[in-house]
Amino acid sequence: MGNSRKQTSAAGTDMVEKMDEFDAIIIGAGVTGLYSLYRLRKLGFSVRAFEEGGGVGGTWFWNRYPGCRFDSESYTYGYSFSEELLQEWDWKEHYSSQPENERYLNYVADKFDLRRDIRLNSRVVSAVFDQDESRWQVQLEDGHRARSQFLITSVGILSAGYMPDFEGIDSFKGKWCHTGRWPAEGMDLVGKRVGVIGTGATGVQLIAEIAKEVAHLTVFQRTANFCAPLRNSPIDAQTQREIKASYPEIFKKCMETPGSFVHQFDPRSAMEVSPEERLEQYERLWAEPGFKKWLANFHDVMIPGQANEDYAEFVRNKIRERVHDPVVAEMLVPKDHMFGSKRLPCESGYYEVYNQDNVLLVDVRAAPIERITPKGVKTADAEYELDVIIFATGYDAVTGSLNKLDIHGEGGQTLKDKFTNGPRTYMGISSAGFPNLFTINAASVGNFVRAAEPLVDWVSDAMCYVRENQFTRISATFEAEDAWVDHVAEAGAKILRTQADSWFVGANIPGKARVLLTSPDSAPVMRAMRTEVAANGYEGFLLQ
Ligand code: N01
Repeated sequence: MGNSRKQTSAAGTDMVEKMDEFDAIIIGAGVTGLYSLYRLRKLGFSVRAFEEGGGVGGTWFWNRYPGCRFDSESYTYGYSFSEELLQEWDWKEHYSSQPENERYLNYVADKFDLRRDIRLNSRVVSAVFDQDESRWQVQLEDGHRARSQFLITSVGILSAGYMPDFEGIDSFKGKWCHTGRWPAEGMDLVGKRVGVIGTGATGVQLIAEIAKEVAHLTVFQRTANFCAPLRNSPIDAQTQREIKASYPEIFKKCMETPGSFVHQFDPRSAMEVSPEERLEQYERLWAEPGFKKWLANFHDVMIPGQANEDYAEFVRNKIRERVHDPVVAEMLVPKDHMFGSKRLPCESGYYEVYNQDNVLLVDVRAAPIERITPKGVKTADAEYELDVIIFATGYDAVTGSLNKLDIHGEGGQTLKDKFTNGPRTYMGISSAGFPNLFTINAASVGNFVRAAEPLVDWVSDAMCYVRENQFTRISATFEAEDAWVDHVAEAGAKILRTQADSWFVGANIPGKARVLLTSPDSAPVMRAMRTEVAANGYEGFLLQ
């Protein structure tokens, strides 16, 4: 590391430029980046992680908006690789909040001495593959450069924030921000007239929290969502002991489920039991915390068809029960997409917010936002005066964060150009013509850490295989990639997630190709596939 390379200056004289050299560069120090660093270092690779933020944590560093928290169980989300860490760390709540999650990731960075290999405030602006030397050259915004054999993008699937292209934002006299770039110093909302645009998982968490302190809240909703009560609570001492004693079983359960969550579907069909039994199960699970309401329900509740619609109506009625004004209630009841076809937000008092006198729900499907004015938001039929506008408008998912890196592979081809009509990868992880690049962020979904750990393990094993067999390059073959892209399209067409317009299929970004951006397969199927690929000498990969 820290080798010097001789280059010729513009004046034609030799100059010596310092260029840091590593076996692997990791972009991003969030949950996957931190674990990648830990694992690769343990395997003897020299590693450097470049992190855009001023601290570690990725999603949990940037998303400081009020109400931000896990909606998978805290003890299923933490890292499993260190028994000591599991026993040392006390999750305080069943669904832990952002400040605590950020504290946890900082604790991990300190405990495993990861910081010495992390460069913070380091935004990568390009990564170029040097074909002669089989190395990646990474350029940072501040001029710093580094090279490595392997490049790992652990930049998250939901980190490139999406701001709608509303005219007039610069004319707004008040303050505004996107939830994914919430100011570290916070935003003073007390006594303010606040507008929130967007009612996805983020908006739903935020709205319920800030409604407690603002003078007036205007919520601009384009699509009503199916949401369910989170039912968070503190973890008492006895439960803490039980959790710590049962980590092996908790993780085993997670590894057996499609999304790596701890809940297992009921194998029965909702329609094969009596209406009474069906309702009893719906109600019993509704009273429970977290995702259990659908992920431990009759299995066909999450498959297009009769059971799905039956449960959707149950949830619609739950919304109607909580909102006093029947007109407002109907605005909040989703009718244009199937239950589970969009990511289901969990909420804490969200619907009750609309019973407050100082809260107004505006339907921007009926009267779209036309522009931002100096005073606030102008829709097709009114102008809403605001002191603060919060954009909870989501993310250019999966490919957005990769495109920002400006990655150039063999022959100078950019990943952005290659992905114009959707990602072209093999198993989400490698793209033909981009040797030694592992897009870890594009292949991990579900209960994130549970999915990411085995993925990082697989990638590090592949890197060891390259090293031990004296290869210099590994990348997907065009054949394997084509077959995978076809598989994603065919298998993806059958699943619930592709049935609605959401970030899962890029439909939330105007002009973005409509393609499933994640794997259509369950986590156990993906892991088995990767194991088989490795067992067959990295079948589908070109090793040179
Ligand atoms: O983003 P979204 P998000 N005019 O895309 C609206 C994860 N997450 O940040 O539905 C008006 O879901 C848009 O309207 P519509 C989770 O995976 C996890 O909320 O497109 N409105 C929608 O209401 C989640 O799925 C946690 O019609 C506009 C909203 O903005 C993912 O992050 C917590 C608009 C965007 O919703 C993304 O969630 C939070 C426009 N021009 C998030 N453009 C955990 O608990 C967009 N919208 C771990």
